[in-house]
Amino acid sequence: MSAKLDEKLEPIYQELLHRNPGESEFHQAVREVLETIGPVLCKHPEFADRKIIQRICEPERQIIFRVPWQDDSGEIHINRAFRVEFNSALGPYKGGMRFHPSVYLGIIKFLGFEQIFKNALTGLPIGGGKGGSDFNPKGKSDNEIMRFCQSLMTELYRHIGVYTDVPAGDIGVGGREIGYLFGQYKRITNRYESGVITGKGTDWGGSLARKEATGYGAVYFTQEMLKVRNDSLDGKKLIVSGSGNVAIYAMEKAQSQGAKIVACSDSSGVIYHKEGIDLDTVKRIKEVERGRISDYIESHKKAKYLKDACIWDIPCDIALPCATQNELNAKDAKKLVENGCIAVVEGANMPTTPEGIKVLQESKVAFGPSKAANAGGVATSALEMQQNASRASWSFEHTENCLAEIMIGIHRRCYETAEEYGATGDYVSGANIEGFLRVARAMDAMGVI
Ligand code: NDP
Ligand code: 2IT
Repeated sequence: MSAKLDEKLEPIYQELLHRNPGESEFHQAVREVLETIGPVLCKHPEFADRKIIQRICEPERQIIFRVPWQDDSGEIHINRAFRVEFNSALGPYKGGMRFHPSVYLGIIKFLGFEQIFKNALTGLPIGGGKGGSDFNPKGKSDNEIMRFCQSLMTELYRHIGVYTDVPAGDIGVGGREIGYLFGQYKRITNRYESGVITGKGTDWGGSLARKEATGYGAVYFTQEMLKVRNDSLDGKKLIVSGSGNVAIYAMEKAQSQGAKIVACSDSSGVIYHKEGIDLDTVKRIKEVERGRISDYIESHKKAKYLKDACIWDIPCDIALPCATQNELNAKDAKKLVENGCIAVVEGANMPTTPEGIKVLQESKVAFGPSKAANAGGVATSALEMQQNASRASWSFEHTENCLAEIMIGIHRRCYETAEEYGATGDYVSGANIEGFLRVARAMDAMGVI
């Protein structure tokens, strides 16, 4: 990895590697924050004296549990699930649940760690947490998904609560899974505590615009970044990796702002549609049929399906990685630069490798890091909690306006903080420093806990 750490931070990082072996994604997420907060410790030596950094890097609580379930043929399967309650200085632990076979403790810890700072950036009262399971939802029936969710919640329910820990969705967890999870929570506790989970159906306590919020928010953030450069999305050619929740609604908002999306993907391949991706087709395939993106070419003869291709090889003005971590490396970044890309904005969590970020920043490509750019999802989850607490349901328009305002505010604070610390235009530093300061101040005020 790249930059040298401040001399106070290097031993902290070495100790973290030693205490958390084999968790490379967690190491990567921590290192990125440590590389940027050196200047904060010069201004605030009290944070180092009181070991705020060591405390932030150690989760408050980590829960690992067995999830046994039966498939439709009666065979029993055993999965492992996690909930990492990372930091509650600013509010109850808040963060999604990921169902994907690649999930292990290191992935959940990286996501939980990032979530602390992301949630702080929203300015809303939410701490950081994350959970998930190595369960693979692909090819499972609705009944299998339901039994798995019920079994998982039969253990998780005792750890969560409106004032304790509030899960939501992430990869492999959308409206269907949230329904099954909430149903089982309600059944076990005999309490209709809407605010215990977010991303609920809009006719039973969910917030309008939550489904759209992460993708829309990432596009609002992109627009703010472009404004700084006296530019806009109008007429721009975009590529968006993934074709899940975040990708779909990033594409929808970008199209509404005059951008043309020429490519999207899933883990098997890429759709290249020079005339522009037809979003209704993507939504039907992904949200209704739960199919593969390769099905797209059946409806669009001019589009091409490129199996196992790299989406970043396709020329574009702006790239939005919206699939998964470390999906855009230095080689990909060089290709984007070569093809004239002016901005990369992260809808997914940590999709760009440290080496990839370095290439983009050195080439003066505007780079929007995930902590800031994809905070619209969790921010709208916090708005869902607000609605649940007051037993209110806001209109789509009102909720979207709140989201837009929050994203504009996050952009402004990241920009100004970077400027204040001598790193104008460096949103990675801006987001990390601003997020860290908010959490550190709260932790410091609460004493040694
Ligand atoms: P979905 O499950 O809806 O979609 C995920 C998409 O990414 C699918 O197209 C999937 O393809 C692809 N993908 C997932 N894993 C991999 C992989 N290992 N390699 C290649 N492609 C992969 O998830 P979301 O859209 O909700 O999440 C996408 C990203 O956004 C994640 O990083 C998540 O943490 C982040 N995020 C999500 C938020 C939310 O509110 N949902 C909020 C903030 C961030 P395939 O179907 O082939 O697996
Ligand atoms: O990474 C994320 O911010 C999410 N998956 C959303 C978390 C939430 O609680 O809405």
